[in-house]
Amino acid sequence: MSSSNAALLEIARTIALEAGALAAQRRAEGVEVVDRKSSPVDVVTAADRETEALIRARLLELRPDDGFFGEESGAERGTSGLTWIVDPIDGTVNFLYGIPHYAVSIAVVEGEPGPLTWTALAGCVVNPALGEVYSASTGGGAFLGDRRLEVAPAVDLSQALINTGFAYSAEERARQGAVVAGLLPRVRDIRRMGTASLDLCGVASGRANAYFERTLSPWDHAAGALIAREAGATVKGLADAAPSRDFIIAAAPGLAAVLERQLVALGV
Ligand code: LIP
Repeated sequence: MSSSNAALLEIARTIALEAGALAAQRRAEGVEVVDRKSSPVDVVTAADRETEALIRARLLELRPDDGFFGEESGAERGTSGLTWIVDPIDGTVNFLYGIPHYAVSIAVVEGEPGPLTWTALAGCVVNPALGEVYSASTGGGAFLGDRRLEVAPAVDLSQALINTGFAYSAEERARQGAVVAGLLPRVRDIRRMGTASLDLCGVASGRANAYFERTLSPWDHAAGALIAREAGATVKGLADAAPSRDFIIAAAPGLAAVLERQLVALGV
């Protein structure tokens, strides 16, 4: 692990833990919806905004020359060539309903801050409800707490437990539902857990054999994709593309190719 990546990871972890504590406190106090975005079910809570404001303020203190790209407050370029990609509360609907499966996701990337152009350097995903801290840095491995993570060995598709998720758009959900309906009889089972960053960490930790989704935002996968990759998973888009809004898949190398072929055949 390069010393600079280690230092960046420590900043990501420190701030993600602070933000996670705030989110958990706000959850306990009661959650208020303050806005809706792409559809009536794509909600923003006061805690989303407050948590992102905390993260942004702390990064300004610790890394004033870096850029910022967050779900709730947008993007601001820096001068250092590094950008922090932030989902203050990933799994917002779970958070709203009190389901203990949501996360603070913070990644730092180098280069143009888009999923097709960035190079991820470090990332941290914190599930405050379970007290679980996933982390990784490029070349430094992936961890759950202090435990090093390794993706589970590839299994036959029929034995695979697969995480996925759905868009907030009814039209896209109809398409996604048809793909899942075709996949379900071909695999062990499917889980829709509601939090992309934790779905990717699930592949890294062996809690799922694979994950795929379409229509994710950059902040949903920036940290989790690095954690899954550093655990030995293949993490990619369709064909040879990088993960993006179009498609992301994460799985052990042998399984990723088989699952991608099956999903393409189902019209993903
Ligand atoms: C969520 C993702 C999840 C997806 C949901 C939603 P949000 O992000 O983490 O994988 O299926 O539709 O996009 O909106 O909770 O930050």
